[in-house]
Amino acid sequence: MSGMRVIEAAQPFPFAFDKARTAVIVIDMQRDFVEQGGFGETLGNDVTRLQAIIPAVAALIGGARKAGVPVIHTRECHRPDLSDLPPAKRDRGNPSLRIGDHGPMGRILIAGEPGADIVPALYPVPGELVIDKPGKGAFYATDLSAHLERLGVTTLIFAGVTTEVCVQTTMREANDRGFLCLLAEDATDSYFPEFKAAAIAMIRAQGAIVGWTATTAEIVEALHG
Ligand code: C5J
Repeated sequence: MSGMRVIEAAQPFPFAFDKARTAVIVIDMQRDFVEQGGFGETLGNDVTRLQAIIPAVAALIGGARKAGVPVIHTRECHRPDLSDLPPAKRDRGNPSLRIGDHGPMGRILIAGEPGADIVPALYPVPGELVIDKPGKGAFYATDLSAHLERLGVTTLIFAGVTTEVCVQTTMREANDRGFLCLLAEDATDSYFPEFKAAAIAMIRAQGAIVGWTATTAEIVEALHG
């Protein structure tokens, strides 16, 4: 049976993709961004906005698993010795705790610490790829490209946080590498609603210059169609 699917309601125009060559990539649904006391909150953000998308992300993950589509998770985090943390990143801004400092969920954004891990409701199941990344984009300084090549993936469906930072950066990296990119618009969010809206508009503009968007329900229906 053909794996070709079309989401007619996708924006800015229908999105055609091969389910057999698709993966879902869930960006940085980590406690440090979503829960109180983590990196997001140390930067002065209201993290409750991001908590609200957990059910939609869970629905997308569940739909992908049921359809046999690989789910890849990313985590923005650094080595405990900070050797992959440029001073320009660590010293940026005026957070109450910097990356590597000790917070209520362990050292902020450090691999292996509770805060850097994925929220329990969206936890990877055994066998799912988890990519730790030191940057905003998931292709920079990771082996994501090699994994996607091995899996034969040509289409990526995106979810996660934050829309205009790590999600959009990774979509742009993927778009430049020749992947078809679709964003689940209700399974992503930003600390700033206006930035989410602007990122979605930028992605869709100029004939899907970065990619397409659709709702989680539309995507899950297409995966099961
Ligand atoms: C940020 C991310 N916003 N995952 N990271 O620093 O978007």
